[in-house]
Amino acid sequence: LYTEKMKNKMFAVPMNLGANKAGIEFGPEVLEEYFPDTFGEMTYIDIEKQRENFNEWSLKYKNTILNTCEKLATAVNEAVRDGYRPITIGGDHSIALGSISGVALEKEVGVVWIDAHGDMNTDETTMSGNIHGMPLALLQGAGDRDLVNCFYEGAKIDSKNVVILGARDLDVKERDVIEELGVKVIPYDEVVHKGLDNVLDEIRDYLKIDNIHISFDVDSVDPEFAPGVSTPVRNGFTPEEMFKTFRFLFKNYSITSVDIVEYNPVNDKNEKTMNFVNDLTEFVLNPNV
Ligand code: B3U
Ligand code: MN
Ligand code: MN
Repeated sequence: LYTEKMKNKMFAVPMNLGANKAGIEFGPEVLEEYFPDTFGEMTYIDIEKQRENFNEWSLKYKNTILNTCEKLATAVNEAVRDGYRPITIGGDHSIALGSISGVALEKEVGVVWIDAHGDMNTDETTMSGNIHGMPLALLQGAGDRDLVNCFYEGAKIDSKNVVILGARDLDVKERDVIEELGVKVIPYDEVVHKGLDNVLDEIRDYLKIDNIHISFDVDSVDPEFAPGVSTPVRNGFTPEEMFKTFRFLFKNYSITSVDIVEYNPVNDKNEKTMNFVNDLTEFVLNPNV
């Protein structure tokens, strides 16, 4: 086990403005109600509504998202300095701007971004204006200046230390941003063709950095197993593949921090997604690899 046993500290961010869809904000409280042993000690970051410029359609709810991410970054940063591994439960994926900024001030981290999407849009390429489609670009310094400068000025991660795993819904112009920054993308198709074991070995050869932050979007998993997300995309990982991926990452890297985002209880069926998110979180809290 490469990752040392670390104390965990959990944060809950009931944010839905980055997805501009209702339901995701209930994720943390539903998890806490059903699984108090796993989620009973989360520190909630509350969402203080800021005044917004609604003419800026390409950056919906920018001010509230930025304010929340700065608060999350401050809390996460303190946890890292105190020797904890921060685990952030969303909420939509925009909050990764905060969690990763908080970690990155203390440690140089690479990022494994597990997602059906790339989240590599900027305000110039987005077709939705939803900020949850942008955090990975922002963290590399691409996009809106105010958001890029969240918590501290400039880029938080180096593009060569980033892998997007499981993508199967990238926007056309988003692909240009990915190419310009030189981010490695392993689409889910490639996982199917090469086999997960080979793809994981490839990641280990590619990511030459010890510290890794895992940003896990629940929509990376096949909606057959995890329908409770805001933007389902067909195909995707099985739960077993995701456990294998997490086990691999915890075994081969020092996992500094983890996000688990985009769980939407309103869209769930038979509590499948809720149970999966609980099982995965239990692994993260106690990674017996
Ligand atoms: N790429 C699209 C869709 C999307 C991104 N992330 C999610 N959906 N969850 C966008 O809006 O930027
Ligand atoms: Mn995402
Ligand atoms: Mn996604």
